[in-house]
Amino acid sequence: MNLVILTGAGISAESGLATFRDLGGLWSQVRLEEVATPEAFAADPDRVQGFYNARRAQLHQVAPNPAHEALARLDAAWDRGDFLLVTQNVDDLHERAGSRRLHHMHGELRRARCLACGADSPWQDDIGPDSSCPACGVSGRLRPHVVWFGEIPLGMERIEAALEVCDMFVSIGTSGRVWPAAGFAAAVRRRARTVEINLEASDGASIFHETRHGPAGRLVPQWVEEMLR
Ligand code: BV8
Repeated sequence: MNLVILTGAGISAESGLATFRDLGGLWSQVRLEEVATPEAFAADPDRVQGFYNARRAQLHQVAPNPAHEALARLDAAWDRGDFLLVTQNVDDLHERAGSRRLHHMHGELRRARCLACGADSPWQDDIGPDSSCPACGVSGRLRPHVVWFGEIPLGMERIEAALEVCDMFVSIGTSGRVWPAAGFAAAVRRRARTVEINLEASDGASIFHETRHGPAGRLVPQWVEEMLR
């Protein structure tokens, strides 16, 4: 059985990372148009760098939770077909939990992309106006390696190929409001079993064959336990 799992900000909530649209979420503190678009970066690069520098710095204070750890166990043990974990998240909690067959469709906080040479490289600290690219050495041309609104998500061919053959699609901790990720369940539901695991019904809940509502830290380990029985 070929598995595709999609995660969103909700899976990292119990690790202490703010989601976007819950009460007190990131988009209640700052408008996405001001910090998460190419236009925002062109208009005020320092503001945008500051928004991502703060979120990157926060990664030093958080750790994977039981939901991340359960998905890493599933990744390591799943040999009954293909397995791909697609995350919308830019945190590194899935990697730190041990996930291997993982794809960040919206990029990663801990990588910087060079506007001079196009390379993206690991990056742990603040990106500033004089930060230099590890690949080409040019300074002052680095941006977060994150997909902003209006930009094309990374690795769509890889995602589409996995969705094409998947038998089960499980969506965890996402409100189903951001495209194209929000369209994955509808795209596969005629030929794959679709499951939503989320704190509450997402916008697309009615599309799923099965929904389980509650905290990911409790429901994901339970679901993984069932899958590995
Ligand atoms: C694109 C990185 C073209 C940055 C992010 C129709 C079709 C195509 C595009 C569009 C369209 N309509 C509009 C668009 C444009 C746009 C879009 O979707 N806009 C929205 C606002 C309407 N999309 C784009 O621009 C995308 N690009 O479309 O290019 C294209 C398309 C296809 C093929 C080729 C080209 C690019 C979007 C990427 C933007 N970048 N992230 C950053 O992180 O700063 S999006 C960002 O917000 C996240 O990555 C994530 O994707 C999204 C937030 O969503 P969630 O993860 O779901 O988080 P949210 O807070 O919303 O929900 C949390 C959920 O968790 C809740 O349901 C809650 O109940 C639950 N929860 C909370 N606690 C828990 C929990 N669940 C379990 N346990 C808990 N403890």
